[in-house]
Amino acid sequence: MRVTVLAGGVGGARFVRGLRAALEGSDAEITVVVNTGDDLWLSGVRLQPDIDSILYALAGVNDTERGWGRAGETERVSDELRAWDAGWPWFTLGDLDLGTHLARTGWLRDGLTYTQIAERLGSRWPIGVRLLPMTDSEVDTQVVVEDGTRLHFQEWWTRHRATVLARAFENPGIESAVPAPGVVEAITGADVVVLAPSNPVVSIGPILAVPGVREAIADAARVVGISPIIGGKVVRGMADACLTAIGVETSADAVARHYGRRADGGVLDTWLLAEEDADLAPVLIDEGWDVRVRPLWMSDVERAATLARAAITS
Ligand code: GDP
Ligand code: FO1
Ligand code: CA
Repeated sequence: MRVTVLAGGVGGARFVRGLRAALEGSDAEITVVVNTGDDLWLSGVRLQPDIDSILYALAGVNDTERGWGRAGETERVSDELRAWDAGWPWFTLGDLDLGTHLARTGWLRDGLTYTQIAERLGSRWPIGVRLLPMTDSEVDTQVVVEDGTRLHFQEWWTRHRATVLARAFENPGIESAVPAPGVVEAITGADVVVLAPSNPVVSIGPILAVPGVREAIADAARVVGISPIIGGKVVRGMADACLTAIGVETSADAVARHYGRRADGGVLDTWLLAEEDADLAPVLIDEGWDVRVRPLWMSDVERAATLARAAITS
């Protein structure tokens, strides 16, 4: 069986860990197409937060409490950067994490593509999945805020904690970007494509905005999406601020309609809804949706594996 997952960082990582557990011992192939809109240059190094979140989680070296970066991290270099007034004082580059960024930036200087770099990063640990960036182009997400200024997504998210009212999310240059090698084939060749319960706007949104990805999804065998909203709330993070900015209500049915049914030119065949949102199912079914009500909490690997099984067999 071939499964391709479109994913952002932490929500994506939790799901993929469950999927890997669900398929353990089989000859299934898992490909994860990862959002690179969160990427940035800082103090001369290239960061790829969503790629790294998935990599670290699958390798079991992630900081589970903080939700980003490496476990057992120290911040000696970051303290020095602050003393130099270099970088962003509100953004921490952990020492172990910096090792990843230095390796990546060195490989970029050597002429490797982001796809080749993801393959190298993924070969250090037996992560059991193929990691693909959505594109090899740098198309960082920018946030247009109320007064019209533009901020890098990380400044809006990390410095302002998404409290500055956003008007739009843009990925300059994405119109001329192409999917990374293997992305289209992974989508069209999969038995099932899963939209992870990731941030619909700034994690899944940029992947779908890469020209060619929606067309590949139109040709996919089957596409299943999982709601990142449970009981009308985001499970963690500030995805509600992103949804509000684009005029989508923070509810599992509104997110489903935002993605749309493939039959109507959208991207989904089936939508997995939380038990807490079961009351939304009848209206969606009336509208022609194939909706399944399932436990959507991924609080441990076992629950995430159960969810993954539900996604790939539905
Ligand atoms: P980020 O890039 O680190 O922000 O992570 P993602 O975009 O991959 O995922 C963020 C989303 O994951 C949030 O909007 C959460 O609502 C969702 N999420 C986190 N944990 C769970 C969970 O246990 N179940 C579900 N259904 N969604 C979750
Ligand atoms: N999030 C924070 O809240 N504060 C930080 O200082 C921070 C540093 C950081 C460094 C590397 C990295 O890969 C991620 C980092 N994050 C940090 C998380 C990140 O900003 C966001 O949560 C994601 O990009 C949203 O998916
Ligand atoms: Ca992200």
